[in-house]
Amino acid sequence: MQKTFFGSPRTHIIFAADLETYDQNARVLEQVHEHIDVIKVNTPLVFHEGPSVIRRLQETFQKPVFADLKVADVPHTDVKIVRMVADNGGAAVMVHGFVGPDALIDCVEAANDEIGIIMQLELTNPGGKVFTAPIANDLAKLAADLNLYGTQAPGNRPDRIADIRSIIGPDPVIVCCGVGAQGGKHQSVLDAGGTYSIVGRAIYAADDPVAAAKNIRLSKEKQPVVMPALAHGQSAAIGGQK
Ligand code: NUP
Repeated sequence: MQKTFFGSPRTHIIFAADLETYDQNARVLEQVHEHIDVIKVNTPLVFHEGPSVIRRLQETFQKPVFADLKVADVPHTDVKIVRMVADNGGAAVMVHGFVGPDALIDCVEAANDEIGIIMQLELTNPGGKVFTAPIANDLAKLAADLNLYGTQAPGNRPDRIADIRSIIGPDPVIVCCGVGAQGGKHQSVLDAGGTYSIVGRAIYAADDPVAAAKNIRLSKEKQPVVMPALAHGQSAAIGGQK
C-alpha cells in the first residue's frame, strides 16, 4: 500500500477551482470547504495567479491541492513541472499517460515521494472517445506497473471506471471528472470503483453552492428496476430512484 497524498476520503469530492482568480475560487471554497476533500487547480488559474496559488489554497483551506496541469512533454520538461508543483505545496499532479514510460518514470523520480503522480487516461469530452479511449486501458496497465498514486477516469462513463479499476487493482486512487455539468453522477462513480468525483461548474456556477455540493453527494444514475410480479409472467423496467 502506498502513501496517501490526499488523506482518507470523506466526501469523495474534489472541487475543480476553475474560476479565473484566487479570490473567485476562495469565495466558493469558503462556503463549500466542508463538503469537499481536495482542491483541484487548472492551468489557467496557475497562469493567472502564479504557482504560489497552490500553497495559498492549501494553507487557507487546509485541504490537499491537486495540480491538474496535464503534463505532456518530453521528460526534462515534465520533471520541471512536477518539481514546481512539489515545491509550491501541491499534493499531486496530473500527467498524461501518453508521454510514455520513460517520461513517467522520470516524473515519479522527480516527485520524490513528496507528491503523487496521477495519470490522465481518457478525456471526458465526446472527442476523448476518438483518440484517448482506445489507448486508455493500456495506459492504465502502465500506471499499475509503475505503481502510480492514481489515474483519471471519465466520471460520465461509469463502465469505463469499472474497466480501469479492474486493470489497476484496489489501491490506486481513481479521480473521475465529468460529474455534474458533463452528466456523470457521484454515487455512480463510487459504485463503479472511482475514489473521487471531480466537480467544478455544478458547484461553483450554482445559485447555492452548498446545496449543490450536498445534492451532488446524493446523485446517482437512474437504474432500471425490474418489476417481477406482472401478469402473464412479463417483467418491465421502470425508472429507478435517485
Ligand atoms: O477528461 C477530463 N475531463 C475534465 O473535465 C480531464 C479533466 N481533468 N477534466 C477537468 O475536470 C476539467 O479541466 C475541469 O477542471 C474539470 C471538470 O469541470 P466541470 O465539468 O465539473 O465544470
